[in-house]
Amino acid sequence: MRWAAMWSRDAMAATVHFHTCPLCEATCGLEIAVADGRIQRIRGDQEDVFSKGFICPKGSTLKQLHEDPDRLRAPQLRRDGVHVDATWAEAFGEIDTRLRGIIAEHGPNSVGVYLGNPNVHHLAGVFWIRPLLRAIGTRNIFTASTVDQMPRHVSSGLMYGNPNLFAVPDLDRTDHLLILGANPYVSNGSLATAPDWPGRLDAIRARGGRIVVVDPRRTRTAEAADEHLPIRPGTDALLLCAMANVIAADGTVDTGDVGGHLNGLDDALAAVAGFTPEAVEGATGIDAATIRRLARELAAADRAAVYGRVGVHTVPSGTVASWATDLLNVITGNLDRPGGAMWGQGAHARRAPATGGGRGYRIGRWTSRVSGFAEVNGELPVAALAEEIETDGPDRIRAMITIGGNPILSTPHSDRLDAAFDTLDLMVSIDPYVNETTRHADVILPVPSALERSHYDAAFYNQALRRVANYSPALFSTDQPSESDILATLALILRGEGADADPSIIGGELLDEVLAHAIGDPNGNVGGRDIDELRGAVTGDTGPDRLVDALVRTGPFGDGFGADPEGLTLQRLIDHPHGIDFGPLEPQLPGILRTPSGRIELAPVEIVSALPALLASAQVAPSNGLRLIGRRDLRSNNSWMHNVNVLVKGKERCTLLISSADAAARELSTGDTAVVESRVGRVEAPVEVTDEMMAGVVCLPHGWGHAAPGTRLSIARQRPGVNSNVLTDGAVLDPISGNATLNGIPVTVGRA
Ligand SMILES: Nc1nc2c(c(=O)[nH]1)N[C@H]1C(S)=C(S)[C@@H](COP(=O)(O)OP(=O)(O)OC[C@H]3O[C@@H](n4cnc5c(=O)[nH]c(N)nc54)[C@H](O)[C@@H]3O)O[C@H]1N2
Ligand SMILES: Nc1nc2c(c(=O)[nH]1)N[C@H]1C(S)=C(S)[C@@H](COP(=O)(O)OP(=O)(O)OC[C@H]3O[C@@H](n4cnc5c(=O)[nH]c(N)nc54)[C@H](O)[C@@H]3O)O[C@H]1N2
Ligand code: SF4
Ligand SMILES: [Mo]
Repeated sequence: MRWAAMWSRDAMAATVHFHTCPLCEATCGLEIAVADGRIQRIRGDQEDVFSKGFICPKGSTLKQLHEDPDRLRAPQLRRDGVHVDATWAEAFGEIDTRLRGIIAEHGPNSVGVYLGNPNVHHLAGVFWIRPLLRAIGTRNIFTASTVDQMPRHVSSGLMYGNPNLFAVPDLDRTDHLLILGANPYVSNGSLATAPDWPGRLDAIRARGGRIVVVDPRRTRTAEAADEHLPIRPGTDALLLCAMANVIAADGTVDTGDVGGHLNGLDDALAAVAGFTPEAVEGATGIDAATIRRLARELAAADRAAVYGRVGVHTVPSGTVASWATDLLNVITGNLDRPGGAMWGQGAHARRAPATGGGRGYRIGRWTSRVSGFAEVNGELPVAALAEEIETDGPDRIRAMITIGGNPILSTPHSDRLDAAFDTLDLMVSIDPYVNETTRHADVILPVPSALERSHYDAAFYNQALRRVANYSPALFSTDQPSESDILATLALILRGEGADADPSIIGGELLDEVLAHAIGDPNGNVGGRDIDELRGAVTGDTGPDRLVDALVRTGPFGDGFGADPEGLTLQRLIDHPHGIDFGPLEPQLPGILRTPSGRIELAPVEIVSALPALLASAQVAPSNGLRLIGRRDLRSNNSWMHNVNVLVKGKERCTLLISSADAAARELSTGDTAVVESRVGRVEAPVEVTDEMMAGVVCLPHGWGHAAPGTRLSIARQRPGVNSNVLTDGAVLDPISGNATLNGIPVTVGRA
């Protein structure tokens, strides 16, 4: 426990703790005052090296989440359709018998796993799930990545040989930023970790830079930009290819320092040759002259970056759009250069420079059973989960494990998945709530709150705008098992070692893996050392903490277990409660590449071969029908924070935004109830007429729809909203990455 300055008046006798917010990707520092074991106040940590006091309305609600009476403290067993408290021994015993029974009879693929978004926001999720998956041995792994960023993994995998290399826009040093399909004023940024995106964007403009936002809706980010260009949903890949085409046609391609590390530049430019501005203006709704101007402004800018997110990834051309984003950064000389798009560097991520290339990246190593969808990153498209449960035959999914996910609200065609979950022989959920998904579970294993665990943002520091490291100890202790111990116990059960096996066995194995890898790297700071010696020197009270110590000590700034006494250790992080800033990003080419050639593959066949069909799609006249897109709200976090009263009170937020022209044509006014129908579903939602929306596009947020029976969400249930994923169509995927289509859904809208 850390003792710091006391706050006067209201927080008398309070101890002040510093904790990194784990809720979204921004990693803001929080200052949390605790007195008599209760949280008095949470505010932004002014001294945090990265966030400098910035906080959003969700940050302070870690208190409400921690105290929420609906948050489960005891395991739940479903008896006669009702969840009842059980002991941990009963819950694990039930899993041991039933899950192992199903695997014994039907094989490991009869178990499906769904992993949700919160897993990337804490250490147990990042490191302890892999041993569990290995112990199950199933290929039926599904995650929220295929309703999110899978296109970016695939384009990075194919171009750089590593699916986790996301170049981030260097906001603090750029002069020109083109944002497509992202609303960081509200989302606080994604695949580009930076607390206070709004402040950083404002700073670009304050220093004379320019921001252009491409989005069918005039969002807060668009409003704060120099220019907003509405675009027809799902057509950004066309726009981006056309911009590359213009730069090539103008002869202004300038790859800068990246030029020496490229394969396939000519092929990539040839592949976009047909994408003239005239060829795509009809489909995108952005006229040819504007496309030319956008491309020329980008090429002419001193330091520029193109950045796309959810709106361009969750569409059928998501992988092409992600590739074209990077292609533009390359041909304007902005990849891997300050002020352009650069790769992050976590203090825990040892990166051995590749010598002579890596193993490369492959997709489709196996396929899904029913529709033959390709494997990507070791998983299958979640849009195909329902059919894998419904369709009889060997390897049908009979049991599901969901971990930190709410696929009933977050994945397409969710009514179908809801019905499929009802037919399972067994469902186990690791989750703090009985919600729309876990209500189906036979066993729910609750996890401690975010303040009852330590935190180090292992996933997001690798894609952060600065090289920062920050460790937060747990604020509170708890009698509940930690999430890492729950995951470890499940793994040990499935390995046949029983529910009573010591969960620290798994932590020990993970630690040895980290140490062995580091020792095996001759250029690393512990190359060739003795594993017993290093293991004996690792510090930390818990498995996750010991892992952090090993990772940061063998990382780029680490002490190498004594090799550099000034270097980073867990203890040094503990001694710096506001974090440590190792400076801005630095160029990392070519050592960061893992392609077999050791070069950037600018024209991967999987992507280039998709371009003719994409171009042909631009020639089909756009339909007059309405298209549905989604949105986020500052006070939401996907589906799971609507049980916090301060975040949901006030005006109804789950509304259908519609332009005045489209509303008038349907005789709809604000406050009316509209019926929205798609190929797969139908919902009713209150109408909000607004000229934020471009004509032809309507907008409904996801993550709502809390009226299902059998949940335990007393606040959320009072303002349920409707589930927009009842409307999204699981049959339309990005053919390259298997990502779901969540934006640009054809719908009809009428009066209820
Ligand atoms: N407050 C809040 N913050 C969050 C979350 C949250 O739920 N609430 N969720 C977190 C998560 S999991 C993620 S992945 C990130 C996502 O972060 P962002 O990607 O910034 O999130 P969105 O706000 O969904 O922005 C997507 C934008 O794409 C636009 N759009 C839709 N279709 C298209 C299209 O075809 N083309 C273009 N150009 N634009 C389109 C939408 O209008 C919307 O403005 O946010 C994270 N942060
Ligand atoms: N239509 C539409 N659908 C979308 C999107 C969209 O823009 N439009 N966005 C998509 C995106 S980007 C994402 S990331 C997905 C999110 O999809 P999911 O990850 O499936 O959904 P969440 O709402 O994040 O649900 C998180 C679950 O984790 C639980 N949880 C919270 N904290 C913890 C924890 O510490 N440990 C454990 N074990 N559980 C915890 C919560 O109770 C909840 O059940 O939704 C996707 N769905
Ligand atoms: S922006 Fe994200 S990390 Fe920062 S306080 Fe809000 S939820 Fe937490
Ligand atoms: Mo996400």
